Amino acid sequence: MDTGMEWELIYAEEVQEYVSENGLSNIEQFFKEKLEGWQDVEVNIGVTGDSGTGKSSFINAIRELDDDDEQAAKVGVTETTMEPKCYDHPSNPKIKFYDLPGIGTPNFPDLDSYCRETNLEQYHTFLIFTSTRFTKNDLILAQKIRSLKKKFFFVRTKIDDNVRAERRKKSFNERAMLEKIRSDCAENLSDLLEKRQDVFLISNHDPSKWDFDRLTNAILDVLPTRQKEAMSLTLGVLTTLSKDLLKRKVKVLQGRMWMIAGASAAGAIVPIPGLSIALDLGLILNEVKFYKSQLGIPDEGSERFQTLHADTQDQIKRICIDGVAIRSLMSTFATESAVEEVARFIPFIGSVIAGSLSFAGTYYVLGQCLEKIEALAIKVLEEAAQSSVDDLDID
Ligand SMILES: Nc1nc2c(ncn2[C@@H]2O[C@H](COP(=O)(O)OP(=O)(O)O)[C@@H](O)[C@H]2O)c(=O)[nH]1
Ligand SMILES: [Mg+2]
Repeated sequence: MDTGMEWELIYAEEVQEYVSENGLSNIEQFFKEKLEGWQDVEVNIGVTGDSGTGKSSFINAIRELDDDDEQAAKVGVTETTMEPKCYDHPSNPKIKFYDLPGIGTPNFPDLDSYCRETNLEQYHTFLIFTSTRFTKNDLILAQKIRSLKKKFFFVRTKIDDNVRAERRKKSFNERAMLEKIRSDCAENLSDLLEKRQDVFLISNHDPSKWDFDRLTNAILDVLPTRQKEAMSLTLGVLTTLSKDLLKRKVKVLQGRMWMIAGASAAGAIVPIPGLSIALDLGLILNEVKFYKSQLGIPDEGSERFQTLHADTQDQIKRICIDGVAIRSLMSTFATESAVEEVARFIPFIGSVIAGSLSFAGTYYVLGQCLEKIEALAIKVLEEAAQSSVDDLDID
């Protein structure tokens, strides 16, 4: 499991290198660039499987789009062009999902032509789709991907259909049915499957159920660190945030705190009125805004905001939005222990910055804000989940 502390280290070496070459000059700018860096990181995910297995639907669901949105992949059409097609995430064009044709289609009669034409090497990971049984070509492809030392996932779609059909029986038992589908897949895949859990049973029409979320987590887990950071900050910002993803985001955000503290301590500091320690208020408020959007706190006045309980709305309104709120958070700042807590950053950027009160104060206040926003975000999620259950009750 990642911790915020591990995330702190992902840029540490570069920061250290910068300081040893340039000293502290322009370090503020350097930090700011690193903080934005995730937006330049490309992630390529290949989605393959026979026509009709739900590839396009998945590519829409993971991008939080409805099938009839303008940027959505066309659903329910048998592709005739059969070229790999690329779909960007609407909130980050560098995160790309590739709709790959199957082996055995006219343009790619065999594995060799398939590898050449789809440029198999460029993908960070692959998802192999079926809505029934995996085909011989699926297995051949999986073997090839494994030989390239890349990870792949087997995905069985349309689980909602199976559940709906099974529910008609008197002996309806969802868990047993899912286990049966899992065993059938395991048998079908034999030694290509390391663990039974490596098959993901999903519905593209209901991503909040079954293994969709587990699949998202599994994809994140196999990505290299930078790609993992970029994708963690990209997914779940439009409509569908899960609790797991929320926790992941918090860890990544915790990992950024020291770089903001560094920029705040090094930069032209705008003092907060009434506070004896100078902090860069603009920088802090900007990051807090980022926390809110990352963790799914709806904007005041938005449709989602209106559906929340009055006291949750109230809490959102009061969240760390100005200097007054920041100053009040700083009232619990205990200088000595805070400086001690951030002493671990001294080896990266030296004591002039990491040993300063501005650094410790910024780090402290961001931690406080993140903690509060996380708690509120969980509440927002739970309320949303509850209201969708209530909606079902009405049906
Ligand atoms: N019930 C159900 N239908 C699905 C699911 N995924 C896709 N479909 C439907 O299956 C058909 C083919 O889906 P599509 O995404 O176009 O498959 P593709 O050819 O692999 O891209 C469409 O009618 C989809 O609406 C799913 O998880 N559950
Ligand atoms: Mg398609």
